[in-house]
Amino acid sequence: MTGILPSYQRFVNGVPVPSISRRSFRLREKYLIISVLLTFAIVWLGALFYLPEFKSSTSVNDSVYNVYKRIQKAGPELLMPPPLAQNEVGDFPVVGIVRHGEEGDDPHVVEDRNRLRAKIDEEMGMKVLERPQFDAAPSISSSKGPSKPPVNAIEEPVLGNNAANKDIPVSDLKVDGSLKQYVVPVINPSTDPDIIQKRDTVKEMMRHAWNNYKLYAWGKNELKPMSKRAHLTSVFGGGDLGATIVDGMDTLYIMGLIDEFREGRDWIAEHFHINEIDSDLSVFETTIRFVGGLLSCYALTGDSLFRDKAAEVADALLPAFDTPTGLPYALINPSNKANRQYHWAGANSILSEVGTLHMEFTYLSDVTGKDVYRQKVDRIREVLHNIQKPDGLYPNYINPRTGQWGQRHTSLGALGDSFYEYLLKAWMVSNNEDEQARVMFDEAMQAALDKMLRISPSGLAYLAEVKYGRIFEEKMDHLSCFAGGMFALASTTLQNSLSERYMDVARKLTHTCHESYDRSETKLGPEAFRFSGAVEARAMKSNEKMYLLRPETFESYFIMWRLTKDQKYRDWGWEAVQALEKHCRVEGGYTGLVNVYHSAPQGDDVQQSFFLAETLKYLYLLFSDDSLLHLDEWVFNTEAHPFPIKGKNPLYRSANKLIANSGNEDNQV
Ligand code: DMJ
Repeated sequence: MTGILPSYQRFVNGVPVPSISRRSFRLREKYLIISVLLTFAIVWLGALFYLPEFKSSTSVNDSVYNVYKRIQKAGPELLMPPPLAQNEVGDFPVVGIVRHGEEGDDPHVVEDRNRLRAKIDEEMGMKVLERPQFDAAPSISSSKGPSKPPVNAIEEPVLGNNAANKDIPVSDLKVDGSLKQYVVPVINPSTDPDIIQKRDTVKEMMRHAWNNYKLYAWGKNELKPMSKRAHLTSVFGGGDLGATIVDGMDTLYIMGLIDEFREGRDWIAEHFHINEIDSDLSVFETTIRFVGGLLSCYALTGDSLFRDKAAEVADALLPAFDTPTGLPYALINPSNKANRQYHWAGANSILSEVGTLHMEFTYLSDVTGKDVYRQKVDRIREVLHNIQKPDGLYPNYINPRTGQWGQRHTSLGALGDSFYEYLLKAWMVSNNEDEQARVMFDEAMQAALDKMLRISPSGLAYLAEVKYGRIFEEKMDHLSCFAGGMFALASTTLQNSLSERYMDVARKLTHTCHESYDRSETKLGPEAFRFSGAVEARAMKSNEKMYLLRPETFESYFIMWRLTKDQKYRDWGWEAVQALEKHCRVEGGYTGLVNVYHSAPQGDDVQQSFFLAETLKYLYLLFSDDSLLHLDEWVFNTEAHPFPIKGKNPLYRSANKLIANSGNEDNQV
């Protein structure tokens, strides 16, 4: 006992009594507590270092720094529980089984990552192949290939503005004058051979993508261009939904590829039956690609098949909106009508998903005369309009059962992006009548720019991610690169106190996105890029280095070209075309890349449907005359499907009657 002082004294009747008999016991206790604490600290630190985010760090110092930054930025999240898992929500009425790591993952990010998995170990060295001559392309079986022309009476749409079309007699525009069916869109009046050659190059790329899909994956959702077979684990699964056909149709039409357009139209007429699909479909993805694609085709051609199929798809999605708030669940199985949420979002729906249905559902109501679709999205709008926005920002997660926000994470990239885009575009496509949408857009952008717009040490503007009102990550997603175009449209369509700032931001963000392309070996941009110390506009983690054939940067080039006529946007677009040809083109189509910083990158073996719907469309339009889908008459949905502006564009094709009830044709008002 000598040398060991009592660590504290006990008092008996106010008199201090050294407690000899307790001394050794307390010491053991101390050792025990210290070892428990030590064990806990080791496990905790170990877990942090082994989180995937930290694994990719290049050194221990990086990891320590990242841990420090992460703790510093986590803020209130450290003290708050994550969103409830689905099975913890009590009476949460979602039906269905949560399958971790399958198609329930974030459609923008995780599913794309899954696409890479299968090919990640394959040989590098993808060859740049000569362009095959598809004039002699092998055709598919006659039952699936071109057949009779459509029987529906087609009006004679001309896509450009009236003034530009005057010089081109309609008879010259027809593919088959005797049938008077589909009309080839306005021929580009440009006489500049350089521009014509660039536009024709993009058109040939579309042929290559389409013909290979036709050859190896016809009727399936997407193509694996390296293995030359169907891609069965896409966002739409393995069912025969023909996502590439439906998504790519209007691009074919706009390019004047009318034979291919007819093939697609015939497949849709004979084989597209969404109610037979027995797997979970994303309400958002199905709306923007299928409803959007079909409605564009209806506007362009007047062929009622497209309108009716669009309504069939939307009807299959309607049960997902049966929630206490009207905010839809994320996923629905069209055959058994079961709904569920993404497992990673707990009970929540995603802002960019519930907020990116408005254009399609409103237009569908107008062309069918059925009000039910508009009612669904008007209800969503009211929830988002009335809810309190923390710091004026819209968090990415919202619970459709309670109408409350989930995590306070705000982004103009994945999970947030097109919600903002659709506020602006709902106003534009309504011919400025939907004023509520424009006010919500301007308010949201004011808060977003104040909190999220950052300038790097070398002067690059970027949109950082925010959590609980503070910068969370100095990172910008490729998905956010649509914002250049969005801000430019916002600037030119309404002169208000924000207009100048919008255009300034538009130029700067488009420049930054181009930098992210220019700073890679392939001249194609990464999935996400960071600003950290000396690193600017470059990906740092391996899963950020992919290029998935995404369109957002080219979308901004296209809008910026149309609105500013600054030659650099066409130059940047041409750089991209050359890079796509060099690195993404393979004999069997176009593939995404695993790492844009390799000079001979490995392919991911997926030809995304949005490559045909968006990437090639925006590049083609970049080298076309303004009269082709004039921005005064058309607004592009988030999947680049053009919608006519109400009251301005004669191709709007409103139904004459309004049917108030869902699908009840007898109840006409
Ligand atoms: C497209 O499906 C749409 O543009 C969507 O809004 C987000 N991302 C993909 C393409 O990257």
